Amino acid sequence: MTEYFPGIPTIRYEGPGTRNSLAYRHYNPAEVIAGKTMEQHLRFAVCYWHTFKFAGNDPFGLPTIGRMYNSSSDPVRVAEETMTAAFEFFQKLGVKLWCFHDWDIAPEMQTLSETNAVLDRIVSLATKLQDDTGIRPLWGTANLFSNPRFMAGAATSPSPHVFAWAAAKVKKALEISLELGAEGYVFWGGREGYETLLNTDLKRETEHLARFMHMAVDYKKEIGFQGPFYIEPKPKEPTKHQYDFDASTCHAFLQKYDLLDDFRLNIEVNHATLAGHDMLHELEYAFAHDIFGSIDANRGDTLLGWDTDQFPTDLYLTTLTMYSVLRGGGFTTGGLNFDAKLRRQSIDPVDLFHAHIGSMDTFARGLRIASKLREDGVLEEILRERYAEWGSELGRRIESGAAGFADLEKHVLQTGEPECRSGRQEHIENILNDYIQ
Ligand code: XLS
Ligand code: NI
Ligand code: NI
Repeated sequence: MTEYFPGIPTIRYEGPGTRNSLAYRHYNPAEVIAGKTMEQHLRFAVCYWHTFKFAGNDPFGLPTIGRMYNSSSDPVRVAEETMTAAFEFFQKLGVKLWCFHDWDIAPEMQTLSETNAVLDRIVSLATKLQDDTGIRPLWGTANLFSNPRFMAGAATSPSPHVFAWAAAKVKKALEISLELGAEGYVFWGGREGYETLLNTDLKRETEHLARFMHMAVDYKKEIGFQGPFYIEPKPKEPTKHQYDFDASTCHAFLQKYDLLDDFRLNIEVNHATLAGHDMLHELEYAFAHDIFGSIDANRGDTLLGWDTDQFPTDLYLTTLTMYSVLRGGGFTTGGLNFDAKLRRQSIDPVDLFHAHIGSMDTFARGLRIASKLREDGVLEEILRERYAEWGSELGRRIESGAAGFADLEKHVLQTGEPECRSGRQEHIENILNDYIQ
């Protein structure tokens, strides 16, 4: 059998002291932290599109990355070899979950039926590889943004014919996600937005999007797909404005169109920052409103204003992410999908391993620190103290709805000025730094 990543061993935990670049320093899958193994906490997934299909191209340059599995001139052969290589990669890395778009795993052919036939062939290969290894998809999705037919959107296209194409693609993607045992299904509205409002009926397009989601829910029930649907918010790129702008915009959409029972969010780090938030804001919003689902792990670059999809190696970010996830009760059907790609100059197969190993180690460290923070209860104690006054008679009367404006005016007239208290931000940041080491 062809080895697509020759010379690369199975990656094992060797501990912080190791000099081996192909070993985990911190990710020790079987180690128990706060009642669960690291593997159960972190639920890492490899993303198919960036890891196996990204060729290093950018708007100014041709591909820089070539791989053994994509050298054939026959696209179906490439699809088969890539799937086989992917499972070698998952196994060597020790990751049990993967994520995919229909378009990543099989090429689009001349007609929908030919495309679906090729897809079926690749899905049966994937099924066999899954059965041999016990690896399963974290989620599947349909690519409704690369083909030119979707240039003006998919479910929000001005053309009902394009809407129908999007429906047909999601129908099939749901079927194969079910067949492969995917734990969830993602909707990322890549072109569900606009370039200019001068040619866009925003209200009508939003209603079409809601109609589409209801059809997807109906079909999911019809075929018995049990997993949750996730919407992945992103404010812009490729379009100037995307309807699923951020967690709160998606929340409003799901509420207005009565979709909350079937949807949660897949929050991506670099999308949060593009929306002018940080990851923690998006996570806390999602947890606060019971719509947290899963995470696309990556990071942006503070100097670049687009979705650079870099591998997450920032310990602050992973610590605060895992703190929020632990406080929210941990992942259930979701996980940490590395929606991240190599830099254009990282052309060797081994770079893919270094990228994943480094990110997994950074999340493992983040988990360890976050768990210690929770165990010591330091941040909880800060919150408890900060809001302690709500335990007073006044606080209780406000929170229970017993007090109105007139009562509160009376209170102020009687008691005068409140005592101002420091928010202690610098002190809290110092505490966090003591834990991150
Ligand atoms: C693009 C998105 C995409 C989704 C899946 O920015 O992150 O990769 O995760 O369609
Ligand atoms: Ni993503
Ligand atoms: Ni992205």
